[in-house]
Amino acid sequence: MSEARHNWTKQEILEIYNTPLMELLYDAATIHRKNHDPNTVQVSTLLSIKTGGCPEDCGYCPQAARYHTDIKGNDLMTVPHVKAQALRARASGSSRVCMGAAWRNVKDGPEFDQVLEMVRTINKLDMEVCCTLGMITENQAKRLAEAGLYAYNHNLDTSEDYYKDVISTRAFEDRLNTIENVRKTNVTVCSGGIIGMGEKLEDRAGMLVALASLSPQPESTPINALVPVEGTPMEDIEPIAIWDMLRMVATTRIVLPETQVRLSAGRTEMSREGQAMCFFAGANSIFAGDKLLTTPNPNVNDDMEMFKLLGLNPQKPFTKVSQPKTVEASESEFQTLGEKPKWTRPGHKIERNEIAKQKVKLTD
Ligand code: SAM
Ligand code: DTB
Ligand code: SF4
Repeated sequence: MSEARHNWTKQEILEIYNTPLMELLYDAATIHRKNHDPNTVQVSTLLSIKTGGCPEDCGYCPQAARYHTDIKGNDLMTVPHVKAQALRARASGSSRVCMGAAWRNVKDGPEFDQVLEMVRTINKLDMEVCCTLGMITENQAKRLAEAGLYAYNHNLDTSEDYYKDVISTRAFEDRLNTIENVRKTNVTVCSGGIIGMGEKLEDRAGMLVALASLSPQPESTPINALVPVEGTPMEDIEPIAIWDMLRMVATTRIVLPETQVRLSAGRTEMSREGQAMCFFAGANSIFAGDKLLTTPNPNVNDDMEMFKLLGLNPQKPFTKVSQPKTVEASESEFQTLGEKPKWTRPGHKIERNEIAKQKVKLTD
């Protein structure tokens, strides 16, 4: 029986977050050891299968078409390219490949069929496959499940209150709907968020209230520190202190005891000592590889050296949930529905995002 609690209040979570640090670390580490092997850390490799040109206005994101960032966009990757990258990731110790696409939502058609083929291909390499493709319908979730998808990543990103200050092109409710669609299948849920976007501590707690209330709670939760990218509305935000990351990881571990907590964006700013404290406080997963989606990440050899130093072992694939079976496209029981789902367009304006949209960089 799961011991996870789903009725945490914001106040209770804030009290945990603000506990004197030594006590917070001890409490989180105790819960961590009850539920996980403290010397095992899961390693995921990110692959940006479709970069840039996204129609959304997420204030943190370098891939939103409306901002003026320096990223190099590309079309959807081919299946052989993805396979080659997955093999490289497996050889360097990753058990999971997470494929990200800069899409608002998935559209039925040849591109989605190509993604399904990527999922089949990676599952057959005996690796966990995760996708993060934006909003998906129930039918699309079922088709991904049938292809052998292990996890779907869809972050709540922040509290419901602060969401309106970060994104205006979709609503918090839309995120919950997609997570619900994934839950109708055997695909595991990966959902977390970003800290350091100018939110209050109440918002960090509010996001954890929402994640903890999901039943079951997400199987994995990425905690990202904002990577401020030039040209985005959040380019000038100061990086958070390690203490914020540490408190957030420890609090996440306490309210999501069984979840895999992933140290995600922002690790290039963290020392080994800082990361070691996060592992002690309950982080048990990382994104490995030189690049996240578009921004830098620590070198995989340096990460493996850190693992050795700390006595950590990369987790084997399918330790938590068994390997899904892949159904070939020709034997699929699902049809392309070509649905046009009505996702929300809240239509409010966020001044910071509007300003970033207007700011075209002067080139010489
Ligand atoms: N388009 C899909 C979506 O939004 O769900 C999938 C890709 S999107 C880039 C995946 C996640 O990356 C976001 O939900 C956000 O948590 C994270 N992310 C994007 N830009 C970031 C940044 N500058 N710093 C930290 N995390 C970021
Ligand atoms: C998640 O929570 N973080 C990852 C993954 N899920 C898709 C993405 C981080 C992206 C950081 C900015 C970039 O590299 O573009
Ligand atoms: Fe698009 Fe996802 Fe970036 Fe938002 S976070 S702009 S939806 S790629």
